[in-house]
Formats: sequence, structure tokens, C-alpha cells
Amino acid sequence: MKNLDTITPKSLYLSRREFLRAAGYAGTAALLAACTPNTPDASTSDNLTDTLTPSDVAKSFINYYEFSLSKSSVADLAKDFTTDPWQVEVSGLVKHPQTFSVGDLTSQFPVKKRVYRMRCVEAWSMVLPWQGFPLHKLLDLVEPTPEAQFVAFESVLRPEQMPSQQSLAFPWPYREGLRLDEAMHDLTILATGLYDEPLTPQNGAPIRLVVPWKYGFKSLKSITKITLVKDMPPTLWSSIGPDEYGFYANVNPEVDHPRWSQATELRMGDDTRRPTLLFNGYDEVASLYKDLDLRQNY
Ligand SMILES: Nc1nc2c(c(=O)[nH]1)N[C@H]1C(S)=C(S)[C@@H](COP(=O)(O)O)O[C@H]1N2
Ligand SMILES: [Mo]
Repeated sequence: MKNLDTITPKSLYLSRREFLRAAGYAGTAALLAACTPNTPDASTSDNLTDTLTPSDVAKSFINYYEFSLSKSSVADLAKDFTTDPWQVEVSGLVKHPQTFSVGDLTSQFPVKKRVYRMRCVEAWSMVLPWQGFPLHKLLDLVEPTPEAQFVAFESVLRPEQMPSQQSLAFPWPYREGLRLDEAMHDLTILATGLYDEPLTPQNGAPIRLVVPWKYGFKSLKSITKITLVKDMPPTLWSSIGPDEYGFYANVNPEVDHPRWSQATELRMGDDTRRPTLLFNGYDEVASLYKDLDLRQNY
């Protein structure tokens, strides 16, 4: 297999790492990225047919910053990460706050296969066969109160097993959020498996969010907390780079990242470049945004 880091030139990783070490993350939005774009060298293709990404690509080309900024290093660094036992605390503005083990969840909510496109903000994409259940089933069980308008998510904080939580001055743990109606949409799932196997640590074991019409950084891995809140919650990427990573992060070919175009994407595995689709092609979510300026609310 070719060097998995070629998509992001090593010089960028190195300069970013050195920079972070020297200065921390404060006030450096322009230099930071969740992600760095791949070079648009392949020719544009109109072919929108979706073939599954080979599993060896999806399990080795990884963004999981708690382990490493180097995509090709994560799988090895994460291989002994402890994912059992694991608890997910669901609380905040709900009638029935509760802490679940992953088994509690998968025994109550039937896990089904969902094949989704995954579009990273870095302008590459994959097609992945998840196993999971709709998040709305869990939210219906705990019953959000009428004041609840957003859902805040937290990934795991475990610096002893996650090297970058010691070395990288990010506001850990990784946090994300959705508007309540986005969280309740049937496309939004909690995934526990991929390619008919339990999730690997690098892909977010034992349980992660998948929101297929948003850039990949919204789909946070290894969830420990889900909190129903009134106000839009802070997120890791929007606090580090507010001009580059917004709260909504809907896939949108018309709204470029400040440092690169979002018009096309490189499909991993088949190495073709294709047009990026509004909402990553999931048109059924368009009605959620009929009153929202998608350029302002990137
Ligand atoms: N906790 C956590 N979740 C995360 C990330 C991360 O660094 N930490 N990276 C995000 C990004 S940028 C992407 S593109 C997807 C990648 O998911 P995959 O590796 O399973 O394809 O995970 C997202 N979830
Ligand atoms: Mo991403």
C-alpha cells in the first residue's frame, strides 16, 4: 500500500507539530487545521457511483487526533486502547438521565447496517458500511425536556492511553454538538461496528457518532457523554479555528474552506476525484436548513 501520509505533505505535519509545541494553540487559527487538504492532482470525474472503500484503507488512513496527527500512525498507537468496560452518560435537560454500558444500548436498540459516504473537511471521502442505531431512539428513551435545543457530545479523556492528550495543547476532550432536530434525524446514528465487525479502536470503538451529511470532524469517536443543553455548545474545532470550522459543518461544495476549495473530493481507495455534493448527497436533510444562511452558518 502506498504511504498513507502522502495525502497531507509531511512538511505540514511537522511544521504544525513544531508550531504547536512552541506556541500552543491559542490565537493560531490560521495555522491550524483539523485537516489539511490533499493536492487536487487527479482529474475530475462525474462518476458518482459509490463503491465501498476497501476496509484496509478505512482502518489505516485515520484522523484521530488524540492518538496522533499522523494518519498512518493512529492504528498502531490505538491498538491496545481499552474499550471494555465503557459507559455513556446521557444527562442534562432530559427527564430520565441514565448511564449506559455499550451492551445496554445494543441490546435495546437493534443494530442495523447503514452504508454512508464520509466526507472529510480535508476534501477526501470514503464509503463505509456502519452498524449502528439511530440516535433518536436513545434520545426518545431519556426524553429531552422542552428547553433542550442542542445535544453536546464528549469523547474520552484518557491521557495515559492517548499520546496527544499529553503533548498537544488542544482543549481536550474532543467535543462536538448538534442541533436537537439534527440529532433526531433518522440519518444520525451511533455506530458500534464497521464492515460487519465491532469498531476498531482507530475507527472510534466502542461507540461513535456518524452524521453523514456533515464534515467528518462532527462524527466524533469513542463517546462518553451526551448532554442535552439549551444553548449551542462549544466544540473543539470551532474553538481552535472559528473561521475555518463552524458549528454546522454541513458538506457544501459552494462554501470553500478559507484555505482550500470544497468543490471536489478525492475518493479514497479508487483515487478518483469527483464533485462534492450539497449535504454530501443526503438531500433529505435540506428542510432542516430552509431558514438558515448556509454561507454564514458554515
Ligand atoms: N474523538 C475524535 N473523533 C473524531 C476525530 C478525532 O480526531 N477525534 N476525527 C474526526 C475526523 S476529522 C474524521 S474525517 C472522522 C474519520 O473517521 P474514520 O477514521 O472512522 O473514517 O472522525 C472524526 N472523529
Ligand atoms: Mo475529517
